[in-house]
Amino acid sequence: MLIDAALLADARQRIEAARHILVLTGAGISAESGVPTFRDALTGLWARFDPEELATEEAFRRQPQLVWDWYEHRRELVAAVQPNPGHVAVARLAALRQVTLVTQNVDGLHQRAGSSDVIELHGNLFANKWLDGCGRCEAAPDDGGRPPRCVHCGALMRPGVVWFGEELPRVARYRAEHAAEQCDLCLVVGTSGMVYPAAALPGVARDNGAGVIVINPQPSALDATADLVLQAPAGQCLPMLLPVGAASA
Ligand code: BV8
Repeated sequence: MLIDAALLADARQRIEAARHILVLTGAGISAESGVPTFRDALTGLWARFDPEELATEEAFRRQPQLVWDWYEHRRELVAAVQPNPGHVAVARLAALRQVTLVTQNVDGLHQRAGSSDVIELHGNLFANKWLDGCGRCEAAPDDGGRPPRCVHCGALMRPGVVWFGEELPRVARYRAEHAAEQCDLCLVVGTSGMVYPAAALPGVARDNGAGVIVINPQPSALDATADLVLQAPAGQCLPMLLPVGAASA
């Protein structure tokens, strides 16, 4: 995909001049790794479900095995893919500028690309926790249950992600909002901007005087907040935004 040279130059200049960059990513940054984005995560077998239906505590209580299997399917898919040049470019940028990386993704690919201190607003696919646990929950080592159950109280193990209707992790949310207030540039990569409160962050950055750059091959709800919209895939575009020499270092 051809990217407008003038827009690229403008974005590069803004990154060069930035003191503190907030990078907010969504499912689109993992698309080039082969991870379906959230709204098309339900391909094939899962096509008949609405993700906003499955990603809820209510759905899990109603059909624990179905929801558990959906997350197991996504874990297997993510475990089998690699970070792409977009994830790597974000990690490299953090070596050149003060970067606060906030992701809505639960796939852990930023960490695997070398980013440290990833603020995961919506939790992580590979973490589990207990639903209504007894406080000392443990699953039998050979518990092949789907989902596993606590041997003491029978509580169900659940994915360690934030479901719709659940509060975001307090510290993660505070750190993300503080970075939005403090940054002087906000890079918004691969998100439809539909899910709150994450989608409010670029507006907070803008209200506090930061520039906003959106990178997305499609129009998004955050384009109106942006000073600059680069309609391009993240894996292709992000490496081109790094200060010369950094992309290959
Ligand atoms: C909460 C984990 C409050 C699970 C997810 C206002 C304020 C507060 C809340 C709300 C509000 N309005 C509505 C709400 C409720 C709700 C919400 O936002 N609903 C939406 C649908 C309207 N929010 C919540 O429930 C949040 N909780 O606020 O609690 C509260 C208060 C009191 C008491 C209790 C609670 C919790 C939201 C978290 C939900 N969990 N994930 C799981 O993954 O299974 S969100 C889920 O969707 C994903 O994590 C993802 O982050 C998120 C958003 O999707 P995107 O990342 O944007 O992905 P999407 O597919 O939409 O778009 C991908 C984009 O990539 C596209 O634009 C595409 O063009 C682009 N793309 C494609 N290829 C590329 C690309 N871009 C670049 N390069 C490419 N190659």
